[in-house]
Amino acid sequence: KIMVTGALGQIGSELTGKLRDLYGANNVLATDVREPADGQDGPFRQLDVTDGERMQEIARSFGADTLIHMAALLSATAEQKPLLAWNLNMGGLVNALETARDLGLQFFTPSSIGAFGPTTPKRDTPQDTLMRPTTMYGVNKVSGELLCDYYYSKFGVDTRGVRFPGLISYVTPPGGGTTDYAVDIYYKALEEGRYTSFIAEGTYMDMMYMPDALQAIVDLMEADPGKLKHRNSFNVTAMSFEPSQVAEAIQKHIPGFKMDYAVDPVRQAIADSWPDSIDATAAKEEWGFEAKYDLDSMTAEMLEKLKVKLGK
Ligand code: VAH
Repeated sequence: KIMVTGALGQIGSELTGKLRDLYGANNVLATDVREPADGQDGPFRQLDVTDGERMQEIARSFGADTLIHMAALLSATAEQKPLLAWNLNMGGLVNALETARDLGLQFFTPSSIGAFGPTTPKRDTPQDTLMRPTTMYGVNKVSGELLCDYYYSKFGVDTRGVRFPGLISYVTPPGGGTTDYAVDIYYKALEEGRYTSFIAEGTYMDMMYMPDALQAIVDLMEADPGKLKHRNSFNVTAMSFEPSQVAEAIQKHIPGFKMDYAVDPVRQAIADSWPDSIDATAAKEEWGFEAKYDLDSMTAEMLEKLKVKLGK
């Protein structure tokens, strides 16, 4: 029985649906600080992850055996409100790890390519390398990785995690991320036929289509623990692109689509501190990670699904 925090977030909302399809709706408890706007197709409890006692009470009364901790502030928001980000991202994580330790739960929380910094090798970034991020979000993610490994080695908690690249989906728009331009562009392409990117042309970042990200979580959590040489957290990626390449992919479907740039210095500085493309060999070797979507297949599906969603 799985408890999810941040279940109404960009990843959490789709992850909860996938887990309910796989394991049964009543075996997946969604929690979030906000109340769901529309009906939930399974159990829901309101939870602010900075309230450790309530988290533990909810996990215990649900009879959870697995905790998937998704609640966090993303990179751009964290850079605007660094102390709030530290308190929520790290306070929430400690509460989640303590809950997992006390109740003997299997544990997942994501890290990010944001855990790397400007002194990290930018191309084919290794699984094990120098990590000195210069953003609060990155500090949270590196600290989180170390804390999750600590709970594994010190208390035997079965913690597992992946470093997600930018995630792209048509279901729940992201909030406060640096890679969000790669989601916004699809919406604007259909709504306005044009997009003004806040990330500069030529800025490469790793990206992945949401279905591949959700499958990666399931595959890692179901992996044979004896095969895992790493725990927190595995590099995973599907593609690396810069804004003009997304525009080209969209123009294959919408020939008149126009792109221009109005760079946001805050998010550009964050993006510039991150790798261009990371190496996911360890995830492939230790638990069979694979991404099915590339830029063209993702673009085709994003536009097709958004046309329906936007009534275009
Ligand atoms: C962000 N989408 O932009 C998240 C993610 C790698 C990017 O961490 O903050």
